[in-house]
Amino acid sequence: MKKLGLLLVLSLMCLALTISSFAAVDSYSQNFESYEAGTEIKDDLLPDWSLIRATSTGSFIREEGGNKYFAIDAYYHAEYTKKLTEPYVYEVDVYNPDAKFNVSAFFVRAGSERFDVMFGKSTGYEWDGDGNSGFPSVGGSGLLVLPNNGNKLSLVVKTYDESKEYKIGNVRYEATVGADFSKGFETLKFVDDGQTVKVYASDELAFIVEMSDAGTYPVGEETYYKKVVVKDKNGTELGTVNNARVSVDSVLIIGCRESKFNIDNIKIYALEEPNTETYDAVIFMPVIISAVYVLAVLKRRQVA
Ligand SMILES: [Ca+2]
Repeated sequence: MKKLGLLLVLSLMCLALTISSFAAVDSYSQNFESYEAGTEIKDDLLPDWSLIRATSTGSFIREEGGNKYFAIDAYYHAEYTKKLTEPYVYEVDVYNPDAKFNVSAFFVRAGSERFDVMFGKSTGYEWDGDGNSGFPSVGGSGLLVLPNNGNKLSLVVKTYDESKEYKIGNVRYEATVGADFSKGFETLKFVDDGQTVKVYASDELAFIVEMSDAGTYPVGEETYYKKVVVKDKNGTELGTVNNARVSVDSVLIIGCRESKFNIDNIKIYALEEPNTETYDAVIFMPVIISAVYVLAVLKRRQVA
């Protein structure tokens, strides 16, 4: 019976650990319906997000067809204040009618540290000084997804690059998706299990990003995944980056540079959702093991 007691205690500990591991990422959602239309979103008006702006042009809550959303304009950096260290899902609805030359950047796995660039620090709106990448890019670290051109989705991997003036480089990949972000709101979704980030455009897989080889660089103090393999939705490799600056702890940033786009329905939650079959099975596993053990003991006694 001593063994049975020990097993029960271990089972309870296992159960407690299981429950606590599911509470690692706080659920967050924002649909902007509680705001008055016309409210300018600045300072501390978006709880859980740290806002930096570099322009007097305002970014406002707008209302259309009974739905309120956030219209971001000009130079804007919104950073989720809770660093994500456990598997998570991040969703945001994006409507970006301005096509072509602009930067509407949705960062995951940015680091917390900012690097010096030409006009200041490497925020979500500041040009990174990389003049040779053939496109304007912002920020200093992370994976950026840019729904800037209708149904063309860009994924940019920030790199540590000695050849660049500010040691920041960019490698860009493209995907064509069914959703058209220039026609109306479509959902951009990131499913990040800690090793792989999957990027979806309204539930259609667009990119698979595998991360490994964590380490530091001569500039900065944070730990970054240096190796990043980018694949398309079919799993075909598009390229490998060996000098990636993709943070081990994920900071989410919404960056806007010389652009104008709309967002709605931001959701952040733990990757393993409660009340799924997997969750139930894991939760009840210690109970099942205990029951099997008790039955085995009883059966052995009957035999004896
Ligand atoms: Ca809304």
